[in-house]
Amino acid sequence: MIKVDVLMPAAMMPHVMDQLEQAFTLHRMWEAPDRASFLAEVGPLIRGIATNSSRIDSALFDRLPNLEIVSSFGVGYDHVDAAEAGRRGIVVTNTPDVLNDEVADLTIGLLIATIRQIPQAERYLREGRWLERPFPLSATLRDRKVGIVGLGRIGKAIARRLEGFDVPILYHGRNRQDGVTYAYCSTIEELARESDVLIAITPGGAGTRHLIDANVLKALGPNGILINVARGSVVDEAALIEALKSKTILAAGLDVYENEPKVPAELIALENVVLLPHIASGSVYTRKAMGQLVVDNLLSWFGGRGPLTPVSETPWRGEES
Ligand code: NAP
Ligand code: 8YV
Repeated sequence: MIKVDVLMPAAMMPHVMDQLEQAFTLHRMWEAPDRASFLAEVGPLIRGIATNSSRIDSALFDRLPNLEIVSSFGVGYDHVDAAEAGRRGIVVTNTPDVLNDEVADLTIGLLIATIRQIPQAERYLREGRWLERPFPLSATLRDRKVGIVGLGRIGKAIARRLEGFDVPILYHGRNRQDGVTYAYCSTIEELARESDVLIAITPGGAGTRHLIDANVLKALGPNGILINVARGSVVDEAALIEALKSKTILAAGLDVYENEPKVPAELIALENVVLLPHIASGSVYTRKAMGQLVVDNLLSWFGGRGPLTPVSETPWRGEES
C-alpha cells in the first residue's frame, strides 16, 4: 500500500515519530541540509504536517500544493496561520483538553510560589542566610480577589481549583460564559481594578497582543500580582518590567515570554518575579497525551474519518477526507 507523505519541520517526541514512521512516509525537514531544495523535491508529495511550534504560514503552504492537514502539538496554535489555512481549505488541528488539569495545577503552583515567595525562600536557605535571621514575612492569598483573563477550558479548570482556596473569582473575556457564577468584567481594565491577582490564560496572536499593558498593570495596583501562563505576547513585557521595578504592582509569576527562550536580563535580575521556562503542560504524562492527539488527528484524517480536534478557523463540516 502506498503511504501518505507527512512533513515534520522539527523533531517531535519519540512516540510521535515512531507511530508516524509506521503509518506514513515521514519527511524530516530539520535533517535537510538545504531546506529550499528539500521542499522543491518533496513539497508536491506532502499531504500532512506534524509540528511542534515551528512557524507554519503561507510561505510554507505555497511550497506544499497538496497539503490537507496541519496537526499541531499544543492547544495554542499562534505559530500556525490558521486563517490562511482555512482560506486554502487546509484543516488545522491542535491538542485541547488533554492538558487542562496539568496547566491548571502548575498555574496554582506558580501563584502560590509567587505570593509566598517559595523560590526566593528556598534560595535563602541554600545560601545559608537562615542561620543569620528568619526569612521575611510574605504577602498572602488571603483577602485577595482573583481575576482570570480568558475563562476557557483551562481558565475554568484554574477557577475550579481556586474555589478550594475560598477566594472570590472574577473573569474577563470577549463574551460572558454560560454556566458559571463568577463575576464578569466586560473590560480588562475593570477586571484589573476589581482584582488583586490577574491570571492570563488566553490564546496568543494578534487578537490578544499586549492585552495586559501599562494601564492594566496600573489598574491592578501596588498590591497586585500578575500570573502569565498564556503567551508572552499577551503582556507588554517592557511595561511589566517597569511596573515590577517601580512597584506599580507587587510581583509576577511567568511561564511564558515575548521572545522564548530568551528572557530579558532585567527580568532575571528582579527579586519580585518567579520565572519558569514554559513548563505548564510539561509532564511526561500530559505531553504523551498531547503527542498522541497529534498522531490520532492524522490517522483519523487519512483514515477518512475527519479531524478529531479542528481549530475554530478550520471547522470540520463532515466532508469525506
Ligand atoms: P480556550 O478554551 O479557547 O479559552 C481561551 C479563552 O480566552 C476563552 O475563554 C476566550 O473567551 C478568551 N479570549 C480569547 N481571545 C480573547 C481576547 N481577545 N480578550 C479576552 N479574552 C479572550 O483555550 P484553552 O484551551 O483554555 O487555552 C488557552 C491558552 O492557554 C492557549 O491558547 C495557550 O495560549 C495557553 N496555554 C499555555 C500553556 C503553557 O504551557 N503555558 C499551556 C496550554 C495553554 P472569549 O472568546 O469569550 O473572548
Ligand atoms: C506546549 C502550550 O508546551 O499547549 C500549549 O499551548 O503552550 C504548551 O502546552 C507548547 O505548545 C509546546 O509547543
